[in-house]
Amino acid sequence: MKITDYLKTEKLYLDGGMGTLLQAEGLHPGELPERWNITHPDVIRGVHRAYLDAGSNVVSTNTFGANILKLSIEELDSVVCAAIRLAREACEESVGTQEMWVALDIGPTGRMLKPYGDLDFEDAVKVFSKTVELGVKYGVDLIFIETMQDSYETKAALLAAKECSTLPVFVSNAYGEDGKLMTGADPAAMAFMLEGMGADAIGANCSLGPKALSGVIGEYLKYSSIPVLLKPNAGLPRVEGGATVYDVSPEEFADELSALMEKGVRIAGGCCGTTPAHIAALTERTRGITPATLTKKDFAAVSSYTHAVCFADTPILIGERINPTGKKRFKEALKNNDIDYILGEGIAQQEKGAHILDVNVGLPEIDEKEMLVRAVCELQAVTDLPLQIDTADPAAMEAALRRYNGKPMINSVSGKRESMDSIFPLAKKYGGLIVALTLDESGIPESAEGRVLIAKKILACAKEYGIDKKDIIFDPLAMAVSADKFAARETLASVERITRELGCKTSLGISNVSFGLPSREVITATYFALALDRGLSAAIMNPYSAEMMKVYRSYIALSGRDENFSSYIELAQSLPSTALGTPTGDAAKEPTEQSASELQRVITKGLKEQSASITRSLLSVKDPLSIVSDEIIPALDTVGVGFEKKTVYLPGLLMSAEAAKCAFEEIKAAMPSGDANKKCSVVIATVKGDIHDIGKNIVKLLLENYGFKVVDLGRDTPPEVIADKVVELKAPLVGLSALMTTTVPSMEKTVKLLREHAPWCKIMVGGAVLTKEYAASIGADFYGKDAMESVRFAEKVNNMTM
Ligand code: B12
Repeated sequence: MKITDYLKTEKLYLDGGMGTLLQAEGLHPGELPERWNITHPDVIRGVHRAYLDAGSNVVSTNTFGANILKLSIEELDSVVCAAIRLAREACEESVGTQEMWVALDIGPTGRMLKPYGDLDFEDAVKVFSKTVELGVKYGVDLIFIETMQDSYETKAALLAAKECSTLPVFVSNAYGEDGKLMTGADPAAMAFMLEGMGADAIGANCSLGPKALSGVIGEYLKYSSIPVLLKPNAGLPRVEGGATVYDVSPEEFADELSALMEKGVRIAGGCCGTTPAHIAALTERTRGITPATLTKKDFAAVSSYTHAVCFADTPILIGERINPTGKKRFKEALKNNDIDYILGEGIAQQEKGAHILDVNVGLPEIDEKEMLVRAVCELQAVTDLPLQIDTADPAAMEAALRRYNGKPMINSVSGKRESMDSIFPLAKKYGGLIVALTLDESGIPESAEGRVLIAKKILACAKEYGIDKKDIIFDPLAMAVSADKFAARETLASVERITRELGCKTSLGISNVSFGLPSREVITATYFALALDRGLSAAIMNPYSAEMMKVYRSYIALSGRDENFSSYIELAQSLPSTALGTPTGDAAKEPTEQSASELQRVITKGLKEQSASITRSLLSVKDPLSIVSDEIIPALDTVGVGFEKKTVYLPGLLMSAEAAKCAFEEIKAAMPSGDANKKCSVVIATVKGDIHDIGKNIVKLLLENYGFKVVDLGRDTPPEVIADKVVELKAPLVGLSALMTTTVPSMEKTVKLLREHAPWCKIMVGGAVLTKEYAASIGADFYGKDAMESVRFAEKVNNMTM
């Protein structure tokens, strides 16, 4: 029986932990467990069999880390082949009488994807594709993508599974205690993206015990229409006497999971720390539970790499500013490849209150596909708003949909057959909420009646492509009233009828209505109010327009959606400045205190080019070191605090670091270089395990400036490399930097090694987490709280040696 058919009426049991059992059998730390398929086949087959005997329906092959980044293609082939054979043999040998399937297990690549790592998205797809192809070749029943901590990598894996097989795919993510993935996604964002891309079951595994994951699972059950799976750890692991221990007993595990199966979890198993005893207790304890019927959820939703936006009760604002139409400055930016201008527009619209950003970069003179992909990739590194991808070129649309990290809005399809035939397959493959324009080969019907008919035609065609009604949002087209005095009336009637008669959501590009009229904002805002009152779900609009925001917030208040009028009062308080209506960072400014705070802003927002240009102008009024201490460091501190509070995620942190580096490069270029032959050598490095090097680079810059010969060993530097270099140069001074509590022990190790091999060498240490006391406790000679202190100490050492 096909597993997807079985799941329609039954609940399904997965297996439990593999790694912990293999360690008990003698697997060494650092050894690839997947090689045991070849070297210890009896052990692997035995583990599978134990789970099947305990009642599992599905065993996952021992291929979690089997990929071409870790194994040669030949070895990968034999590892996957053996893995599947062993799982199949276990099914034949098992005493169990339940239905059984073999899943190809796929875990993360072990590398981070760009922009916060070095693995390109398409390369990640290729890595997963290779493993999937072998799974298909050796005959698995389904694919199980699990323990994914990053939404982008999850998307790459699911895309590979879909492109290289027709097998059912289950996708499971590993959530932290904050209920989010490591790179920031919440369960709703993952549910919408994965279901949109056609996963057959979704949910969570690893990281925590069943109870701690109940909040995450509740969200999955709320938002998804497909079966939800849960494969938790036997509790949060802790280390005891050097060994990893899990506290949740089989009985407790079964109790906690059974409560969640009662609530609707349909697929259950165990992850780290669980054993056949946990699975036996689980199947025993939950046998009597009748699986809840799957209910179709009708959320019209999109998502970004952090969160989802649902088109439900509150109307959604879609920022229209990333679009060259009628904007000279924007066209210039596109022609000059000025991506920072586009990113600035994205950030400013978010600050003004947009919920989603429309992205249109179509211009005849440029390669639209290339620019659209670039804009989408870079925008999602500086803003966490979902994007509406807006292009008439299906090839550009597909390229952007591939690279989008979430469930996007697709702008747009029309009732023309050609349009539907080119866009619907893309929406089906990549997922997305499609904006459907009510026009077809005969043009735009004048009447609301005609537009509703086209909407019905679009829905019927979407159905043929397997696209659900909830994934279509209609744009009944705001036409210029100056050309047709009934244009607004018919469009407003269409909004109402589509909402009421078809039960669909609507969106309008509001500004068109006033085309050709004076004081456009007045009539546009009034039209917006009327449309909202007729049930409009979303508007593509200008978030910088004070008039539009006034209408929006007033409407929210008047329609009873504004608790204590807080949103309206916030608007009222901001009115004098909002009324200026211009985006920040747009006009060229004099280098003043204003630009100084502007530098902090662009660094926190991760805008590289603006960071460099503002620094350049600031250098004419401020000394370089004050720019570092008054602007760059406070900006990075702000981002660091955000990171700690989980308001900023890794991509944001990384973009800010890049922007700080650009500022720093300008500062370096502006500082006179010292005479490097005058003073002694200083070896500097960030210690092993730590890749933070901005502070260390500042130390280097200053030391060089004061005439020291600096040998920079870079970051993540092993103690031996540092000691060898000091010995080789007979250097009298070394500077070590560490920024994380987890890497200070490696600083201590380095100090010890230096004391052994280079007892003459003075050691200075620094970095945000260090203190004077700690520095003394690990035997360093000096702690420098900033780069200037490193120079003072170096001067002392120099005077002693010269
Ligand atoms: C930028 C940044 C990054 C960038 C680094 C880019 C780069 N090329 O350096 C990126 C995005 C890559 C990054 C990654 C990570 N980061 Co980070 N990062 C930061 C951030 C925001 C700023 C650090 C910085 O550059 N500050 C500015 C410089 C100028 O300050 P500084 O280094 O302290 O240097 C000054 C002095 O200390 C001194 N000094 C420095 N070195 C030396 C050496 C000597 C000899 C002397 C005398 C003086 C001296 O002089 C300098 C100038 O005056 C901090 C938060 C913060 N406010 O510190 C987090 C922070 C350090 N990161 C953190 C974390 C957790 C991480 C990650 C683990 C995140 C993750 N989940 O993957 C990874 C780490 C990967 C790794 N293995 O190292 C945590 C560390 C928590 C902790 N206490 O252990 C912090 C504190 C953020 C937080 N609040 O949670 N990060």
